[in-house]
Amino acid sequence: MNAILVDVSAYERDGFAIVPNILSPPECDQFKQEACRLIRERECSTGKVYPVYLGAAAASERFYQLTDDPRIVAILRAIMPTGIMFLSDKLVFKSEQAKFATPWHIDAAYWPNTRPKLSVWLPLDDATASNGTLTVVRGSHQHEWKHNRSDTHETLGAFQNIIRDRQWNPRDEVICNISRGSAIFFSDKLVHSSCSNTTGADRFTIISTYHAPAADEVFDKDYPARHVIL
Ligand SMILES: O=C(O)CCC(=O)C(=O)O
Repeated sequence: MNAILVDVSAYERDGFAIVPNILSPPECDQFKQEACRLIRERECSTGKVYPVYLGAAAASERFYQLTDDPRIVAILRAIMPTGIMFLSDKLVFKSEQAKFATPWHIDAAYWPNTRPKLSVWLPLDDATASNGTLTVVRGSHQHEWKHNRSDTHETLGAFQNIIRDRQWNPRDEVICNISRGSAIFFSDKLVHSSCSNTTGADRFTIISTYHAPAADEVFDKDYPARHVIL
């Protein structure tokens, strides 16, 4: 395995780091196939189309193995020198059926009063401004942000939190155009959103969340695939 490097001081300054080509295109194809299987199974059992699938690692051996992939762990190890625990993951898929822009938010708004976390946003399709890639606000993890309730109808019920008061410099907004298999590692205090999927082309993403190993917090107990990695 080639060492993949991450600039840890840039991660700490900016709140995110992009690491190219972690998975190969054939691996992305296999993960996308597996994602489609999970989504189809759920749709068959619930009859509902919903753009988020929570708990891919809990439902699929293949996604469980991805949580400990040495190429991902090598980056996490540099960013999280005190240890790594996987908490949970989810698939977020934008397409012709789900073209909405994910609203501005920080992930910590979804898990208040728990220990700090980071997530790995890894698209299984090339992710661009036109199919809804992630947009981040450089350095925004250094500040506090107030959230309001979002219009959940617009996001098909998937995202409840929104930052309406955008007190940041628009020049710090970074549209992350990245090829499939590349990944964005980002702090749960980093402001982010996604572009609208104007083309309706598939944009499937697996998002995995990690924190430092510690005794379970009450919040953690809803996530059966959680486990200590290092
Ligand atoms: O993939 C997306 O559209 C954004 C996902 C996101 O922001 C989140 O799950 O917190």
